[in-house]
Amino acid sequence: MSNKKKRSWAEPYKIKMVEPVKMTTQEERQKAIRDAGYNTFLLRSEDVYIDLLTDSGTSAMSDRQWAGMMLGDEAYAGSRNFYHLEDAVREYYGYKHVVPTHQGRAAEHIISQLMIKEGDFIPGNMYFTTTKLHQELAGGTFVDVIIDEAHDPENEHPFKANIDLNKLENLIKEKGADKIPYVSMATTVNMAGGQPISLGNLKEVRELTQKYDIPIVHDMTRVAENAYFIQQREPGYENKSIKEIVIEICSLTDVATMSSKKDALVNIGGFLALNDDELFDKARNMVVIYEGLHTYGGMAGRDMEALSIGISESVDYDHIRARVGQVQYLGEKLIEMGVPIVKPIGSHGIFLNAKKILPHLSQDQLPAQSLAAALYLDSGVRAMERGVVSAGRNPETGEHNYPKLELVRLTIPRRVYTQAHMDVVAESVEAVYRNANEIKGLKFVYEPEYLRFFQSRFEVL
Ligand code: P61
Repeated sequence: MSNKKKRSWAEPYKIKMVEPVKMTTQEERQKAIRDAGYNTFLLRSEDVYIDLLTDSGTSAMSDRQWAGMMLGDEAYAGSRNFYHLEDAVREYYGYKHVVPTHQGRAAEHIISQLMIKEGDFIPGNMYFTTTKLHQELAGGTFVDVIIDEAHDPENEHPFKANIDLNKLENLIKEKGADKIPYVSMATTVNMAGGQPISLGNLKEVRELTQKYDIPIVHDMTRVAENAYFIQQREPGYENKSIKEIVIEICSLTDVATMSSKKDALVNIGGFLALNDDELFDKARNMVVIYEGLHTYGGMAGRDMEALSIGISESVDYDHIRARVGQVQYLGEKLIEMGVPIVKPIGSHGIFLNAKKILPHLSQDQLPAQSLAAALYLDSGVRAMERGVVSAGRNPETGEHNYPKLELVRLTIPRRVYTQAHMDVVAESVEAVYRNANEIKGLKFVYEPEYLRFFQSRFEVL
């Protein structure tokens, strides 16, 4: 056994500019959360102390990215920055074509409309809210084919985003390959707790789908984080770089949708990437209807420049180790405190197991929504519901979907908060957990038709 002392790691950057955050009183928070209808999406960010609502568009850009913003070529057509983006997508992801969009869901919209026909089925490794909605709006039905372990918060499977090959093949045989326009495969799976898929599994999925001539559409929003877990956990990949692993993942897929607001370290942007020339022509034509010309698609030239640089920074080992390391730090603290969270700890956030923390509330009493509101009230930490409210209703029956996972997500923006912030968050979660039996449930008082979790309002039961 080595008697070497374990050494600490630290963030591979220093802080050059700061943004003050506001501290609030308990009374102010009480009023703010009531005014927000107990929905953390409806709080004003000014009333939030530590904002863990999302890691989407909330990252801190580097000095190189800010310098890139000054090199924006804001030409309507053929901006220099678009060609830099195209080069970055080819170099770091290996896809042949890129269609820029304003963010991820716009790419999902285009690909769903182009590939899905009425009555189709789209298998995927767990649903994501916007992805599934666009599949439904195009006439398709999403079918979850993730391994069962993904639905169990306690199960420590290292690759909980893996696809169950039996579930997938059974669906293909039952519905017929012509009813399955593609397999929807995400790296990492957000709703399962930021869990990765293994390259071993992806290769098997590729083999199976090639047998039936079914393409794979890759939601690559957090592909670098997934690659880091592969490097750390999958035998044979320990000596490969994050860049090499990312390229290998992408090479096993045909199309990719990207929300660059996560992995790629920008505040806005996305794209659709693909290899097929004919499909590219169609996508490039469609983007001009909904987004903008095919050489900007909803982004300013400066945004495309910051994105090209962000893509290169996202696969840097020191960056990704510190990013995932900070999430692990918070998760390990909470595990030590005995707080039930989804295991293994994921890459972009900690997911509190609200079903277990609030056993006195039924799923109809919206435990995760109630827990997120209680956490805000305690300390001004803003989190997000990822349970029955997020799962929405079955479009045919109109009934709530009841997901097995009823979670509150504490999402960590990249390069934004310090270890001290993580300590404050952990202490607040612990305090709320200790008094959880006092938390009351909530009921809907307003519910919009689409993606209801963003705008619904609630009252205390
Ligand atoms: C998030 F509450 N994610 O995690 P867009 N795929 C994946 C995502 O994580 C994702 C998109 C596609 C967000 C923002 C958000 O239910 C919600 O750029 C794996 O946001 O359009 C976005 O990319 C869509 C929050 C989205 C939500 C939907 O916080």
